[in-house]
Parts: sequence; C-alpha cells; structure tokens
Amino acid sequence: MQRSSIDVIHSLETLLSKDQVSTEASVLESYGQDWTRFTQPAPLAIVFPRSTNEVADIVKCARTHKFALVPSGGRTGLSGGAVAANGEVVVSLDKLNTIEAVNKTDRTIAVGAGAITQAIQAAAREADLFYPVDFASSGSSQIGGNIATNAGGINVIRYGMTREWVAGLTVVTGTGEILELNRGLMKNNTGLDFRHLFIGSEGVLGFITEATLRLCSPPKDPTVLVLGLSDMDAIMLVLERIQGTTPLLAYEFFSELAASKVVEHAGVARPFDTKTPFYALIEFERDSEETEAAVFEAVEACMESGWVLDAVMSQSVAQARALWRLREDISETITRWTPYKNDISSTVSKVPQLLSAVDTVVHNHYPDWEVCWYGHIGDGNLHLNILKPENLDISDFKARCGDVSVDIFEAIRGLGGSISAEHGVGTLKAPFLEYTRTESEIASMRAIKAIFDPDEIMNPGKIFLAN
Ligand code: 2HG
Ligand code: ZN
Repeated sequence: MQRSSIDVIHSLETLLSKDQVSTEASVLESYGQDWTRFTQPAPLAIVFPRSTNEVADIVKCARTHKFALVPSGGRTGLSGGAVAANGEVVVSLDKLNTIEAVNKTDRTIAVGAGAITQAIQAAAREADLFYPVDFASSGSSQIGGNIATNAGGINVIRYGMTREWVAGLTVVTGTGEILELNRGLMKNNTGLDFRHLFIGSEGVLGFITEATLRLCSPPKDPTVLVLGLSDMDAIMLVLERIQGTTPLLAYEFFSELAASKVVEHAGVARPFDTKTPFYALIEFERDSEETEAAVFEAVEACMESGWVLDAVMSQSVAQARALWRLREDISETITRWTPYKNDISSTVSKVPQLLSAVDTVVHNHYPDWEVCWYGHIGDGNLHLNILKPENLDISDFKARCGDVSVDIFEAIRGLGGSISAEHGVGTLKAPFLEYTRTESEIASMRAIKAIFDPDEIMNPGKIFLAN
C-alpha cells in the first residue's frame, strides 16, 4: 500500500472509530460494486458513518487529502452508479437507518438514508398510510439510493417516481456543508429548489443523509389481472381500453420468453395454459362492484377484438402476489444468463415503434440470440435484456452487445426517447448521455456539479465521463 493510502486510512480512523473503517477484502469486494457486476471492485476502504455530521467530516477529510468518495446504499443499482473501481473511499449509509414515527397530521415519515425501502413501507402501513414507490429490490434497496437515482418501479403510472414523495432532504454537499432542503413543507416558493437537484443526482453533488417522505392513503383492494396478448400492437390498445374504464395502479408487460424463464427456473405457475407472445399485468383498485363489472366488460371487449387471448383475475391477496411474481421475478431469474441490459423509454404512444425499432436492430445483428422483453409499459419504459449464449465468452458477449448499443441509442434518439428511463446513468450510460441530453445541457450539469463539488471528489465517472 502506498504511503498516501496509509495516511488516508489513518486519518479516517482518527476521524471515526476503528470499527467504522474497513479494508477487509470481502467488505471491499461487496461494497465496491452494485448489481451490474460489470466492473472489478477496487475501493481503498469502506467507512460507516453514524450521523450526518460524521459524513460532513469525511467529506472535509477527502477535500484535505484529495481522495474520491462513492456513496453507497443497498447497491441494487443496474447502471454502475455505486461502483468503486479506482481506489475510492466508499461511504456506506447502512448505519443511518432510523425510521421515525409517522406524523399522521403531516402524513410524512422521517428516515435516515440507510433505511430499507420495505421497512419504510411497513412503517407507513402500520399507521394506515402508504409509501407507494415499489419494485422487486425493495427488500434490500435503501431510501437514500432510491432518492439519489429517483427510483421508479411498478406503480409509477399512478404515483409517479420517487421525486414526487420527497418532502425534505438533509444533504452534505461536496464542500462538506450540511443543507436542510425544504424541511418537509408542502408549500415553499422561495426560489430554486435544490432538493430536486439532489434527487436523481447519483451522488455527484454530495450525500443524501436523511429524508422526510410523503405518504398517502393505501389503495383499496388492489386486484391483479394477467392478460395473454395476441401481439405487440394489442398492448397499447388494451391499455387505452382498460385505462378508460378505471385508473390503474400498474400496467406492466413481459414476453413469453420472460414468462417461460420464471416458470422454469423460479417455480412460478403459469397464469393460464394458453401461451401468448406477450402478457400484460394490470393492477387496479376493486373499490366497488361497478368497477369490477366495468373491468370485466372491458376485458371481454378486448377478447372480442382479438387483442386478448386469455385472462385471469386475482381473487385474493395471495393470488395477486403469486401473479406479480410472473413479472417481479424476471430480473433476478435471468441473471444466470448474465444479460446485457438496457432500460429505455419513449412517450407511451411511441412504445410500439420503439420496441419494433430496437427489436429489428438486435435481430439484424444477432438473429439467434434470445431477447427478453419486459417493463413498465404504461410508463413508456421497456427493459431490454439480451441473454448471453452459453458458448460465448462474457467479454466477447459484452463487446458484441456494445456494438449494437449505438444503433439502439440512435433509434431512441430518433423517437425522442431516453437511454435511461429509471436506472440512471451511472458508469454504463455515461459515454452515451449525449443521445438524450444536449451538449449545452451536459455543460450546465457540469457547471452545477462544480458549485457543489468544486474538488471533484464526489462519485467520479458517474453520469459524466471523467474530464
Ligand atoms: C424491473 O423492472 C427492474 O424488474 C429491473 O427495473 C430491470 O432487470 C432489468 O432490466
Ligand atoms: Zn424496472
């Protein structure tokens, strides 16, 4: 270890206590990476602050000793946003995991950045309220990471992204200053709202250490419908028809290939015997007999039109959960094929064009490869996963997928879409940011970063390529 690395570790151990600083190989390995598993982790040390003040002290120490910091939550990200591969100090928010009592009058909950999403959802439910941002990784993701990536998930069609639910933030900027942003207020029109700059900033401006979240009333009797669809065009027609009947909590889709993988490898039951090219998973509130009858009628009309070939509706909470597994288990199940992932979007109406343009690009290049489609189609968000053929070496596979990325991004740009819908930019999409944001927008983003992080110590290489 170089002298300066020893100095850094020594100064961190002086600042914190010894048990809050780790250089153990297994800890470096697990805290140096997220779920992308694309980069070899190589952080210098992992630190575990217990308070916002300790985070501020770490930032000041990093400025003095000139080392880079990587904020670390549950590391469930899929864009390399929490990766530390260049001797950085990873700052884990694990120990800032308090969940305070729900404020029923304000309908808010104050939490530490390291609080687990699912634990916050449970605390809200205990107070008969609801934190609506949800996704398959909610059991291990932390709220600080959700906010730093403006996480989306399965209920965005009704409740929007994480941004909508943040009433206040405590942050430590890259200068070491502590800012209280919006303090939980519902109304606060006092100039530029820095809270919204930090939401989705992927740790390049500073650390989110505490948050006050908004809560709402829970949905009434959420009911799941799975529909077998005749083809891609049917997906949008069905969405329009059902959405015209009742407001939806979710409108998800997956292909037969995705369904077959969870049925074979995750032990999930098929929704019905008929195999169809695509499936829609719809969730709505069965709040009255009228709503139920109207949804039945809409599904029947879709069947008569030939868009829907088969259908099932949950009759219990347990059945609804089982049906959700068809969609929520896909991502984890297909990790064994080390998929090449893309998380892309367009406006909802352009989704069929986007899907067919991208499908054509992939099939023109690799006609024999398995392409697994799923996503939050009611939000215009598709997840494209290209599965690695068994006999192909991982680095060859990645290189060959990289070749098609540019064509995919061109197609997205042509449709005015986004190269990252909900997973963020991280390191994986940083080289391609210009496909969705203009040169001058990127220059403005860098200028804003320079205000909050003048020494460029905050999460280098994420969102922007290093200078
Ligand atoms: C999902 O919607 C997650 O399941 C993961 O955003 C997406 O694995 C993916 O590509
Ligand atoms: Zn998703």
